[in-house]
Amino acid sequence: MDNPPLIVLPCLDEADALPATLAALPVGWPVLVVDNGSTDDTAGVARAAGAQVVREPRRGYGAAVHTGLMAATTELVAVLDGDGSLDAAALPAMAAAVADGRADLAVGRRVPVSAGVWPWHARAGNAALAALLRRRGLPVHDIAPIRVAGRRALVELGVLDRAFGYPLELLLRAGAAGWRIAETPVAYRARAGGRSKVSGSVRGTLRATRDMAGLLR
Ligand SMILES: Nc1nc2c(ncn2[C@@H]2O[C@H](COP(=O)(O)OP(=O)(O)OP(=O)(O)O)[C@@H](O)[C@H]2O)c(=O)[nH]1
Ligand SMILES: [Mg+2]
Repeated sequence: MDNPPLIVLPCLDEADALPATLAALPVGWPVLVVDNGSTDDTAGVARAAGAQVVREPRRGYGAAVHTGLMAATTELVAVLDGDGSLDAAALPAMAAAVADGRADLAVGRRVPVSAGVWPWHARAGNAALAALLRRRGLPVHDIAPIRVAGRRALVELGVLDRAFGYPLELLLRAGAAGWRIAETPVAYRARAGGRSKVSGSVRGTLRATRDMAGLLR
């Protein structure tokens, strides 16, 4: 597409997963890896594959995404994980929905490619949060793990969370601002490499769910 979105990849120690993640992105789209204080060679691997890299030493998914958004100069911005778990083939249709004015925010809904890629505790916590969002009128079945929107609009939305509450706060603010949200299925597979940090453990899931539940009080 003309004027493709900048793809922002928040990355904490994703050196093992990045080659596959980057290879699966739409060809010709600009890519920005936000290195969130990695102790592995995330930045070197990203640069070697042709991605631009910025560093954000303050830990947290939201801190990394925010830094990527601030560095962006494109009309549209796409955000997804740097672990290769989300199918980037969904991005062109998502970006087109926003570029054509059919949606203000295009989000993906994870569809696991096989049992086991999405542990029961993570899936249950996610389903509960999505149900709360639908009660508030948001047409979603996931918490926007992959998304595309206008850069300026995202900046003006002013999401404050710098941890794992970021996507949920974004959805809440978008809903309150009357944004039209389009959700599409996105294949969800095991991370391409490296170690699971959140959903791979009950402890990680509880931490993420706590970050998010605070926003819904
Ligand atoms: N856990 C964690 N991830 C971060 C942080 N900053 C950026 N990230 C990136 O945010 C994305 C989502 O994190 P993941 O660890 O994949 O979270 P998840 O998908 O719930 O869990 P697993 O894939 O099972 O580890 C990945 O690309 C991470 O590298 C951070 O401070 N903590
Ligand atoms: Mg992951």
